[in-house]
Amino acid sequence: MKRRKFIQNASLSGVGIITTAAVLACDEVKPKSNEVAASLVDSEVKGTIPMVIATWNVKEATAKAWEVLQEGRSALDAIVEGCGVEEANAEGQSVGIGGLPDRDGNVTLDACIMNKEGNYGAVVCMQNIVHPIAVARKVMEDTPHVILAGKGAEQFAVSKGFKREDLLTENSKKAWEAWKKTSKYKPIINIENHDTIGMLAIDKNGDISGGCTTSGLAYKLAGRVGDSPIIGSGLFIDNEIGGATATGLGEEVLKTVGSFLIVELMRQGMSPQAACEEAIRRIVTKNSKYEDFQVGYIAVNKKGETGAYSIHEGFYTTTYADGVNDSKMPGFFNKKQ
Ligand code: SD4
Repeated sequence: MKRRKFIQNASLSGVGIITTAAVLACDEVKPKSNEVAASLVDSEVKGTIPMVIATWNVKEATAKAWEVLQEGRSALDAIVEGCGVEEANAEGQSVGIGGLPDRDGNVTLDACIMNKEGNYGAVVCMQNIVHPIAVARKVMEDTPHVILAGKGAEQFAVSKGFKREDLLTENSKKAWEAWKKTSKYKPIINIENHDTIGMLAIDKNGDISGGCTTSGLAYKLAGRVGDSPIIGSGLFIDNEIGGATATGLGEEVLKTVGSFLIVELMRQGMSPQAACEEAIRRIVTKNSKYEDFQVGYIAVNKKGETGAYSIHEGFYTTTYADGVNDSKMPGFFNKKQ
């Protein structure tokens, strides 16, 4: 199935906006838990340390993170520098510079980071700064707060030495202008070659950190914030257990607190793979419209064992472990395509 088929079909018609979440939430639930339960088998995959795993086909980003880990630096440094590669890539239309704008033409970025102590920092709806993941780290380390939003986040970034830059590239502007000519309001996910970057890393000391960075849904309403910068939804790390991160329709991840759920399931003994599958099951059993949207999770446990699962075909993950940088498509729930 082509990723284009994951287009989210929320609609704005006539007088009112129907949000994606509301549109998708109200139908009768048709559980398919038996399909998923059948694959809830502990994975035999052997973990290695150090390692890094990321959402989507982002080999340059994982290569950077791996390089940092090989230098004996922290998983936190690996996350900031690895995610930073994609944030600086103007070709990528869902992260950092070049990200597709909201429906008013403004590129607004969301990102969060967690370290081995369980500390968290985030920026939401921040404009004009290429590296939200690095700003999120500064929020975590240099302020008494955990989330900064909008103008405040931007001002804070500038006070920390980040440069203001226009994030709307010619390509993204053209795409937005073409979108404006369409009559319906359609936030779009997963149509680019790569998407929101969620990254989990374990360093040589065995310590885990994670990050998640995005420009969010293309053509979202101004002010919309997704799962990516929200602790427990787009990302969760517990250095005793492991970590998880998400990509896809943030509204669905938020409603099920997906990344926290996965880490808690691992705490109870599930493998990363089984935990990712269960988190997807929570979404598809609560929302029968899952045919219309995509969510993908990745997870890692303390041993460096990984898991990944999505609702539909087409989600990719990249893992750098044992000296090998490898992208692949994990299993998915909806086999009837
Ligand atoms: C969001 N989860 O803002 C992000 C979008 C995304 O792949 O992951 N796209 O909802």
